[in-house]
Amino acid sequence: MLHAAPAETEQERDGRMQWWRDGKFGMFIHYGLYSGLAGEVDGRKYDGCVEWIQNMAGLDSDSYAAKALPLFKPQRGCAKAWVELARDAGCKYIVLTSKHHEGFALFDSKASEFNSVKATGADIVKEYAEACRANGIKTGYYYSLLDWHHPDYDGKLALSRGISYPSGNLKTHRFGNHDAYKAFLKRQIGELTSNYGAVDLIWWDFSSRGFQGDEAWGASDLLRMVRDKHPQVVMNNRLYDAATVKDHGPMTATAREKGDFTTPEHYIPEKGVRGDWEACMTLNGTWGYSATNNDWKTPEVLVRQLADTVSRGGNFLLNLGPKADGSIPEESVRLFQAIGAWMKINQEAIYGTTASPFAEPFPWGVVTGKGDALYLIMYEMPKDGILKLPYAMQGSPSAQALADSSSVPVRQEEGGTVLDVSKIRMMPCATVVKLAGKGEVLPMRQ
Ligand code: FHN
Repeated sequence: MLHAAPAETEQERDGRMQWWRDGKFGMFIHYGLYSGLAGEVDGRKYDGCVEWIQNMAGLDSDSYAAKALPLFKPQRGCAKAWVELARDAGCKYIVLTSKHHEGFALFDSKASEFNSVKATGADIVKEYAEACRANGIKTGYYYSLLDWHHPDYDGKLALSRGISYPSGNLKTHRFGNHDAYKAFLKRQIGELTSNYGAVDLIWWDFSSRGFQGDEAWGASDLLRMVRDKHPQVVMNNRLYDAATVKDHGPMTATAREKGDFTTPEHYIPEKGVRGDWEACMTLNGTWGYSATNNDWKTPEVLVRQLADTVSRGGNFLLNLGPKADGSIPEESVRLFQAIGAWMKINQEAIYGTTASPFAEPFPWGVVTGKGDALYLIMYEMPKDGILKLPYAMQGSPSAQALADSSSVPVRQEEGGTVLDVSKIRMMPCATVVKLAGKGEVLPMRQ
């Protein structure tokens, strides 16, 4: 099997990955024809991840397009608003669905006329890429390897190998040949990665154990082509099969030739994942916009998911699902702005940090590290306001609350370092104390 590991030294790889490892927090954006249907087709409402509504409703692609296209009305400036919300939330990169499984591209494509420019005149990717550059945010693209609309995509074969396919197409599709589809993939990805300037990140989606890599997608060729155009690009692991959700089994580190990072979805692995990894999460249980889903998480839950992820050594990619016109649901604005308010005060405990040096979690919260400092991210006040760390520190360590720079008494005891946090003001979502000084982790007492 051909593989395309980048020809780079460990040091060169570290240099290429550095912005991504330091950035920690990204925004995922799921926008497509499904955004107009918003979880409902022919009066029937669907739950769950409604960017899959074509599959849920079993629609063939022509019927799906006939229902969805009239509802899809992107307003000029919508992508700029998404990017500005990401900026204000403290996101250092964004991953936009340039094309999801429905096969509708948000960019000008000669490879397929099924795209937003042809349908509405709007080149969403162009506006998005310009806004990312204008705001100093790294530009990422999600690209669906599945394409339920393309006549050469062998949906029957994919279905037989564990990748769902809309039942309506099984009745109507005139299946072409999958080799032609792989040539199409290379051509369209070539358009996306040539015509819109810098590409910092590609988020491939998705493979199965039975349908992956070169056989399914011409993976080595795609990896090589994108890297030739953008040598510094960071790419995920989903050109190949990998556990992504909890019940897929344990997450393993991604082999170099299969991508740069592992992608747990809808959950944060308890012990993190070896190597580079990123947990992707929704705000309310669906990636694509749903008009009826109001299961919004709270700012506290989301800030703590971010902190949990980073303290375990991962990146956190949080989703935004714009409406049919590209506008942002007000609950999404509120949640991202709340995270931004927390990040404004506590960002040094997130950006550029490393995972907690402690093997076990603490009842009061989580820890991140940076140089000779630890960041104690408290979700609750420890018993009696005394926070104990199995951490032997040298010299005269100091501690202060990030929110108001108030000093926190810290002393050394035989079992490690003790902080009296009883007087600090507990903040909404999580309260951070910076503990500065060299230290060494002590074995946890049984
Ligand atoms: O099927 C997609 C799904 O719609 C969504 O895009 C997620 C985001 O990670 N990826 C796939 C499911 O793993």
